[in-house]
Amino acid sequence: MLNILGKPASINVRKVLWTCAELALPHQLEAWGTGSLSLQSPQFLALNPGGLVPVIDDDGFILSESNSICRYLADRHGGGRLLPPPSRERALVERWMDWQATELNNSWRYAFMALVRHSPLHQDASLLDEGIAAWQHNMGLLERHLAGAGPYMTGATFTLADVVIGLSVNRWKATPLPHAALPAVDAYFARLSQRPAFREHGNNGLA
Ligand SMILES: N[C@@H](CCC(=O)N[C@@H](CS)C(=O)NCC(=O)O)C(=O)O
Repeated sequence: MLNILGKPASINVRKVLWTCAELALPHQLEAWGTGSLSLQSPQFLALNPGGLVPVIDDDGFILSESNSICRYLADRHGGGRLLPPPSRERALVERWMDWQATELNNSWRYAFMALVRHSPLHQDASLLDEGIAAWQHNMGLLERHLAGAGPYMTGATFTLADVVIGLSVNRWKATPLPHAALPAVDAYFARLSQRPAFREHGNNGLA
């Protein structure tokens, strides 16, 4: 049985849960990072020395990093769904997954920590302005991409690029900041929200 270790509220854990739901993949969830299941315990650090979720245990195969886990699950169980076999089409899916994990993730961190987590370490007004501007810049790139493409990130087919970008758009919309008008992003978000798995793990009230 596939075992997913991680808090169900974590955006990176939700990528894995959404992927499992799209693939109708049986799994169980151990809510590491909540209650007594500490990410700093020796038991957890033996699985991921970085002390971060998600981690999976797939019949003894241990893997961390949410995007790597999603790729692994789609390759093993998707039969071409969510992630094409090696090809230019796949390269474009992975391009957006990498952009999400590097450029987009880095741009939202300060504003998210300040405005949603209310972190005392993230309350510098000018750094917050810079953070919001960086996040808005990347959302503008996404808007221009979706306005010229679609209906999904890499064209006609829903893929893992939509799982990782969809959760990112959800975070953007759920964070209380002045939102620029992004009609193509809004239409994309509404399209994704028609999927039961996104309503359960993405557009579910959590940022
Ligand atoms: N690059 C990692 C990042 C994982 C990550 O940042 N996980 C967060 C939750 S979203 C975490 O475990 N934070 C530690 C904590 O909550 O104590 C991935 O994509 O899996």
